[in-house]
Amino acid sequence: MIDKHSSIPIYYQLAEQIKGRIHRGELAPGDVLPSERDFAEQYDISRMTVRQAITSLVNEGLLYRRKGTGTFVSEPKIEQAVGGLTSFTEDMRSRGLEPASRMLHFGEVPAPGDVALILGIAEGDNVIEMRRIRLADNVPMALETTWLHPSVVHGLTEKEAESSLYSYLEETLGLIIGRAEQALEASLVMPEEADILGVEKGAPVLSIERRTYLADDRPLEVVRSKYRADRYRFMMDLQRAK
Ligand code: 16G
Repeated sequence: MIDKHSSIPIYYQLAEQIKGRIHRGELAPGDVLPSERDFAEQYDISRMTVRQAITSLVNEGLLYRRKGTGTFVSEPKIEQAVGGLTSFTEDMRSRGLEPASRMLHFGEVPAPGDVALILGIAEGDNVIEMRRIRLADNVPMALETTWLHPSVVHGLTEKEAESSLYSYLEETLGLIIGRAEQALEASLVMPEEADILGVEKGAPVLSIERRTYLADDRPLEVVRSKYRADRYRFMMDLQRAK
């Protein structure tokens, strides 16, 4: 199964073997991986090489280590297409997952300076701020803070915001959401956010900022979200410019 005379490094060959077992379903999400010693004996290779193979798969996100207990197969990541201006609720439903939110904060606050600038209001004027844990099939996926232009979102209550903000805006208020600018960057989870998201302290997250405008160009929301990097993968469809 492993060709020691090949120019392909042995650790890489082993990593490919383990990937094959995962893709064929012989190793399922949550399964514990056999020990380094088991692999070393089975393939007659050194434990160092086994460790290198496992580390490469941990770095790819296919496996994760739990201190003191072992190495496990990760849940497959949610593949999120970047391009459509969709809501979290729509994104999860289109995958057959049940969306939910847990509201950590909802209310009016003085607008932070940078948010005020984007929303086109004076610094310190009130905005609606909400902080939601976004869940899919009851698993936390993202932590999201939203600032909304107060004169645009009449009558929004905590209960409605806990289900879908976009459907309230479109279906109840009849607003037309037009476009958004969105930035995506890598960061590490803050200590107080790790428990909420169910990840280890210092785990990687994907930080997204979205600035959304109505079809008539009025600013609607500024949203800062942190998505679990172990559960999310963003996909883009690219066309070469002619
Ligand atoms: C997504 C949007 C967020 C929007 C929310 C509405 C990103 C990065 N952010 O989470 O800007 O406010 O959907 O979701 O995609 P809802 O309608 O389910 O409340």
